[in-house]
Amino acid sequence: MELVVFLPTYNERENLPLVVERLFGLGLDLFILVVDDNSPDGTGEIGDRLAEKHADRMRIIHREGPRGRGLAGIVGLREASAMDCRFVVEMDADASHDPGELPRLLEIAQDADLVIGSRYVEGGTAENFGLLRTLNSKVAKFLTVLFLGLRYTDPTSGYRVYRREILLPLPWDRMISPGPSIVEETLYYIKRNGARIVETPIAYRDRHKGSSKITIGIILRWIMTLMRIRWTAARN
Ligand SMILES: Nc1nc2c(ncn2[C@@H]2O[C@H](COP(=O)(O)OP(=O)(O)OP(=O)(O)O)[C@@H](O)[C@H]2O)c(=O)[nH]1
Ligand SMILES: [Mg+2]
Repeated sequence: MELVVFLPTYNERENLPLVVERLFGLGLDLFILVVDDNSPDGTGEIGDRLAEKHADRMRIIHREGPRGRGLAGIVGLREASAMDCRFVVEMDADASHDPGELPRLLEIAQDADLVIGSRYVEGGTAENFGLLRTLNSKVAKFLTVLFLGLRYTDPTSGYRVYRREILLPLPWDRMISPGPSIVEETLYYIKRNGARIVETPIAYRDRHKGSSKITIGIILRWIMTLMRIRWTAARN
């Protein structure tokens, strides 16, 4: 198939069916891989039902043990890149990333190894980003440049199209991000490997239903991890 779309989920029971149906509605040759961290709200069971309905075109992995966007991301990208496809897509399952933008991202991916959907490149937007979220996002970007030298307009964006081959050499067993810094960690290695990386504008919407998984604890751990990525990578 052409694409494997990886969706990380934690408590997205109302959003997952919407995103899955919108993705299948695009009429692309795609497979959906969901990695759920045993969500207490029953997202896993809803995912099972969707996978039954879309047999052969969708699979859900149920992770046990400690949860984390990064832990799920490592499993998801690794599994997806082991499948027979040309591109691996990563996007949030809360409808913040519009599946409708995927065909355009894919077109750009024809001449790139990684396409990043950016909220901050000319033409990109972020709905409902109040002072706190804007500040959070700006600080995240600043620290990413400071610690990792990743000078992109939106290095923390989780809407991406990867050419499958660029994921294969990544040192998944030695990656250190349990949480959201996984997006910076993968970007760091991919850039180091000399990939062609392109940013393109996206319209980031507020999550459809439910609440953000980002807590103060996750932010603090995120900063600590970010500081260690370059150091760890030097030995990888
Ligand atoms: N499997 C798994 N997925 C997660 C975990 N934490 C977050 N996610 C998923 O990762 C995606 C992004 O998480 P969000 O909580 O929306 O974080 P965000 O988009 O940075 O923050 P908001 O803008 O506030 O929504 C969503 O699809 C979440 O369900 C986790 O611990 N495990
Ligand atoms: Mg979100």
